[in-house]
Amino acid sequence: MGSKPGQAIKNAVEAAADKVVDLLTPDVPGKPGSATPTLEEPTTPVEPLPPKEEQGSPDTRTPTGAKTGLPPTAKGQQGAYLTTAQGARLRDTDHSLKAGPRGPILLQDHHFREKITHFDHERIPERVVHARGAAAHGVFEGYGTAEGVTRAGFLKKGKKTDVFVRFSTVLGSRGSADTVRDTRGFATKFYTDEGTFDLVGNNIPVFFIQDGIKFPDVIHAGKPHPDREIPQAQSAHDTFWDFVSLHTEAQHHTMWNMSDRGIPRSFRMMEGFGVHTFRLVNEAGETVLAKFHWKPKLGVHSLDWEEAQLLSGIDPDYHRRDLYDAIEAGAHPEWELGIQVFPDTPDETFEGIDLLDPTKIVPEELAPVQPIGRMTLNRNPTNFFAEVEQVAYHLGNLPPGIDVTNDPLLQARLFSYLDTQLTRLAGPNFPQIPINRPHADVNDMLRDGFHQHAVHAGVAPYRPNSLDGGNPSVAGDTEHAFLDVPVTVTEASKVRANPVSFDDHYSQVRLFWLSMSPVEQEHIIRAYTFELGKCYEQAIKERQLQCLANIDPVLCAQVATGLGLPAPQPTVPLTETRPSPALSQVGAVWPVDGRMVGIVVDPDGDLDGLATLRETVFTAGMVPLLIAPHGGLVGGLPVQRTFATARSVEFDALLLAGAPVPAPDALPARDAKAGASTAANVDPRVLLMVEECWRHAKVIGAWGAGATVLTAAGVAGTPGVVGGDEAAAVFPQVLELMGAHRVWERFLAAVA
Ligand code: HDE
Repeated sequence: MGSKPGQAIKNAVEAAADKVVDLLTPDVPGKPGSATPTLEEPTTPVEPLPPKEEQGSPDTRTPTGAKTGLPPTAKGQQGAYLTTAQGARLRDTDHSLKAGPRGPILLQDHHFREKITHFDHERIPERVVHARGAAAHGVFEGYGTAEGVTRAGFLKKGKKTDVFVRFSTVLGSRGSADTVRDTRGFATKFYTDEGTFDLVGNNIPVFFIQDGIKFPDVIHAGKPHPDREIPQAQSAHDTFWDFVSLHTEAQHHTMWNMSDRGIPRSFRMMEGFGVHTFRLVNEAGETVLAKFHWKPKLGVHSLDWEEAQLLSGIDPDYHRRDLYDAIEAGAHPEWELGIQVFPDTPDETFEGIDLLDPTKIVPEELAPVQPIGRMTLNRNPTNFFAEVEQVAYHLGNLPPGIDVTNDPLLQARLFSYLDTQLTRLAGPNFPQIPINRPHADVNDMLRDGFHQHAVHAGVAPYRPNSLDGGNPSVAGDTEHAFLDVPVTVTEASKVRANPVSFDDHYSQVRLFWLSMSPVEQEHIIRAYTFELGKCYEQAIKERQLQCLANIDPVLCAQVATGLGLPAPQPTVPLTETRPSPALSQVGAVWPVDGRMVGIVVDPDGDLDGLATLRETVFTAGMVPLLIAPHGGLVGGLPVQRTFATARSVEFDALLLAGAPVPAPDALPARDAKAGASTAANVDPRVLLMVEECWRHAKVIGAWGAGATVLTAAGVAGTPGVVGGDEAAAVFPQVLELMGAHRVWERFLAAVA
């Protein structure tokens, strides 16, 4: 039907699309499907397309753990034709069956009813905490270094085990933004051949509460207020600060949240912690106490707070996009798993630190983290719901060689994680959902229930039996059975009480504060000032200031100034403490894999060397994104962002390959960003990008005409701003500076 001009546009778009696609496909991650779409709707029946190359899905196991040998695609849709859920082919899914074209829908329309009924039930309850998350498949390889302390087979030298890791925020709903200030979950499912091991940790090594019975309290305080249901996914509100200032054992975790750890740059750049102390058992039955740590190969890095806030609007999926894009681009994130090991003494303390108190760390300087294996995430999920939403972690999923301790927070979690799935995943058979299926033989005598996928044979799901030949037998030590370590429980009265050692709520918060570099301390001050500044009630602000006074007078005075309140005197003696340099994120050099580099280009400027620069950025393991006044091609290269769609916060570094004059759409009425600055004959959106990158302490590089933008923005010659004649000279310097993550020396710290 298309009119002539319509057809012409269509042809032009088609031609341009072909060119752009050819250039884009191999390089820039984010391609939505495994095939490039045609402009016309496809009409020839084809079999389902394969998943994208970098995607993986759960191993094809039976509900009882046996390998099926089937390809992963066997789990998805089959055949070229649309069918009902029962496999009958359908002729039409766009029109309901009606009594005439203008008549009512007939009740007999079984396809309509099936389609709508299923749609009505597509959602399941989101997780009560950690609802927002992203995950990836990968592999873990043991170093063998833990063999002396644990019999766990997956830690043996060279042993490879499949893993599925889900990262999450805690407070927000499923659709909330990624970059909010919050703790991050770091949950790893190891599909070991001795049974699944779940290490369900966080990116912060301590927790708000010492006893799990208080979990509903801390979560109710952190979640949105129950009357107005605001604010979403953040702690900057009265109920959170009311709770943590009254319940002072929360102060340590709160300080970590107020530090840069609360706003990670990427899931790939977070440490992970098991938090609790675990008990490891070796082949000889000997035990040690241990804490688990994940150390990211890329180092621990964070966003700037303003950057995090802007990102919440500009790219609320920032962290999941970063993870998926990095894996797609081949920048596979890696962590080393390590343990701190302590003697299993009756008092369960180490150097005076109570190992059962989850509000305490053991500084790495006192007990070094010993590497025991390496994890690489190398495949994205194929289907978010089937894998990421339905994965169910549980602290009680333990292989032989790893046991629990009496940490009262850990003990409560042993109950909660199974219980919550009964509602969330609708019944007791959730371990049979593909992503949760073990990679070990399962013979559990658990039977029936909603959504039973196994077809159990036999007549005797009980023990002892003779009718099924006595199957299943219990395993002894030689068959590698799980061992509940027979720990002595000292005779005591039943009480609702904590050990006295749990009463110290401040010494380690002070330790953390004093371990920070000046710039990190500044960030902590501004976070407390911001969060408390968002509270309504003066009493709550004053009460939290009292807590800060008990941590450090400088911190308290600075925050008090920002709040316009007097700084109180401490009510407990300030402890003498030795700082732990391992807690600081600043001061080393790390790989830059998967970082985003924005390159501003001027279509009318000198485009020589642009293609080479783009290749150089790729070769350095990063992703170059061309930013131009308009989409399409510039200098024969595809444009990924226009001045209208780009914002500085998407990039880790900014390169200026030109000085583009204001584009036709640089009108405040069309793009408010264009109102930013009119200082020079440069597109104001470019100046805004430079200004923002500068104040977020990012590296900026420019050459040729691009160097004039640095002068126009007033940043030329400042730390971390590299100017030069050509890209070949500028980029290596930019790359080197990026290794430090930010240009920390750009700002002076008042607390230095
Ligand atoms: Fe969790 N936690 N938690 N938690 N937690 C859940 O389990 C709970 C705690 C953590 O990606 C829930 O399946 C209690 C500490 C992560 O699916 C729930 C207590 C740590 C995840 C639950 C804690 C965590 C959860 C919600 C106090 C760090 C996300 C849905 C005793 C060591 C896992 C679910 C994923 C999820 C309960 C404390 C980490 C309700 C009762 C401490 C990473 O069962």
